[in-house]
Amino acid sequence: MTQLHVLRGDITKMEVNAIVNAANSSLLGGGGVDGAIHRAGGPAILEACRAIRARQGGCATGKAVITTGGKLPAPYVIHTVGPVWNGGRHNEAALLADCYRNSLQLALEHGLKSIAFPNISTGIYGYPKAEAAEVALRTVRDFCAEHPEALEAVYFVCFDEENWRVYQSLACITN
Ligand code: AR6
Repeated sequence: MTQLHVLRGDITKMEVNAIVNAANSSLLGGGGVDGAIHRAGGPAILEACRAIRARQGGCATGKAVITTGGKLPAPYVIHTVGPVWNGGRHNEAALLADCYRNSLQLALEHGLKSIAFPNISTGIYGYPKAEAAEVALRTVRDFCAEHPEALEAVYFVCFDEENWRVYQSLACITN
């Protein structure tokens, strides 16, 4: 059984096997959590991202790739590209679910036991926070039910006040 945890803080400080980055398809870094992860992890992460770009030309929305965590406490970073919110009728929910599922699948394939997610797409990409949290919680729960031996712990790390409130209320209701 996988334990799901909701907490508030900075994902770059998490001592887990992998933290997830809300990246963009260039994999070359950006603002928000992406900027924080590259700053804290150092140049080894960007170097690994460049190698992936050279091989496969970036990362499509909904897909995920894995790199070293560089100087981070977490040995791995899983980079996934969330959808840009565009009103909700452009496949945003399915693409956001893909981000969580494909990240968990990569963790499983690498034998990882703990993973921490930020609130993907809910910053610069503008996804409404309550809707995004529902997708995140449902997708992670479903994946863990299908793969009960895969992961020991999944953390939802909320950075901003609004996400923290949303996750606390949703986690209570649906636990
Ligand atoms: N730890 C945890 N969560 C954080 C941190 C942190 N240190 N910093 C911010 N957040 P965003 P997106 C939260 O904008 O919406 C980048 O430029 C933040 O409160 O980082 O998926 C990429 O390169 C929010 O809830 O990612 C892309 O171009 C959440 O992280 C684009 O932004 C996601 O906000 C991706 O946009």
